[in-house]
Amino acid sequence: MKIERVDLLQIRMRLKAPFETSYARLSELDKLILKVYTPDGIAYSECTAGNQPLYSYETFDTAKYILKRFIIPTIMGMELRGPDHYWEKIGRFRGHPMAKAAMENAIWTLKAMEDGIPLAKCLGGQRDKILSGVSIGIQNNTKELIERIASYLSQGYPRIKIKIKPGKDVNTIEEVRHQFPDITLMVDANNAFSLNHMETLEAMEQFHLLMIEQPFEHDNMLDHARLQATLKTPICLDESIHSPSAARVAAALQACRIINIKQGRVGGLTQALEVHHIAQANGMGVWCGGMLETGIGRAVNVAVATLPNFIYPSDISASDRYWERDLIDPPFAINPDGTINVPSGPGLGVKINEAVLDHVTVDREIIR
Ligand code: OSB
Ligand code: MG
Repeated sequence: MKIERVDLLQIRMRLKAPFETSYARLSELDKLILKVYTPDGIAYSECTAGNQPLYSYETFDTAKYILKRFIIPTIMGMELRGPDHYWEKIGRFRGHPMAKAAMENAIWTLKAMEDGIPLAKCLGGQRDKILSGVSIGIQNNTKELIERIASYLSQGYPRIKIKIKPGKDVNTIEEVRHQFPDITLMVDANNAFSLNHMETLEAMEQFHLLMIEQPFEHDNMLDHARLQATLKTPICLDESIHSPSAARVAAALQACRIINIKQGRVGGLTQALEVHHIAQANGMGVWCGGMLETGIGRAVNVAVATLPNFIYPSDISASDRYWERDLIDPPFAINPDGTINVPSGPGLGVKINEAVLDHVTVDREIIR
């Protein structure tokens, strides 16, 4: 595959409803979409970096800079053999996993297109459906949260994740659990707690949560290990697992029992596969996290979640959970059994609607 042109599209999309975590309330998202041209076809990819350096230090514009200044010039016009060759060329650049992943996703997609197979097959995935789940942001009050949960349950979502933060923690979980005694429920703290909150975290044990996601700071592996040693509830790490090496440290310290895999956060699909294998070898199950992707990034997440060690429902919801109008046709939908179908066509297997993409594009740079 020979990359001859890359369009860097900055798009702006409004969520159907604001999404609030312990660190931000998001309503309008800027994203970087890559359109990668080769003589044999075009691949689209979505960068998972956000507007501000909150979830990670990267933003859509730092990613754009790293792509423009370093990654694209290194590989432009080269006869690339595939993802391994890409890493040979750009692996020496430090950091910026989401920027690297954005181009790497396109290269994996081009490889799948060349082979005439779905990306899921190309990655070694085996399923034709993946188990969905929904992540619900912090609401104004518990009544509204309960209404939202009821609505998602009625749509078929088999696992509910709620965001928590200090002050909206045990009481909220207690009310939700009281209302829905039997649902598969988990919480995500996005780094908002510390060892000073041990009592609060221990009080969560009684609600038979599927897991507690990322209670402590992203770089605090040690205290996660201390917490996991005292809790029966599994800890799941998200922000802390920024590389395969971090996954090995987490396993060695027993800092978690479950890993949330986001390919962008770990630097792309090759490294996501590595994290998947490390987790499996250490008896840890995984699931696929989300970054409020459009259909382009969602198609990649769906492909990743077809791998065998994805044993928990993923934060991969239907398009209409996020957007009035997704960038793809048809949008992703949830089946009555709580699953999402894996596209069967070559590459991403979804059709990008150019008119919709054009409509949401606020800035475009063409690199040849
Ligand atoms: O922590 O998993 C997270 C969204 C943006 C940033 C971080 C997170 C999330 C989600 C939403 O929880 C998952 C999704 O539905 O895309
Ligand atoms: Mg998370």
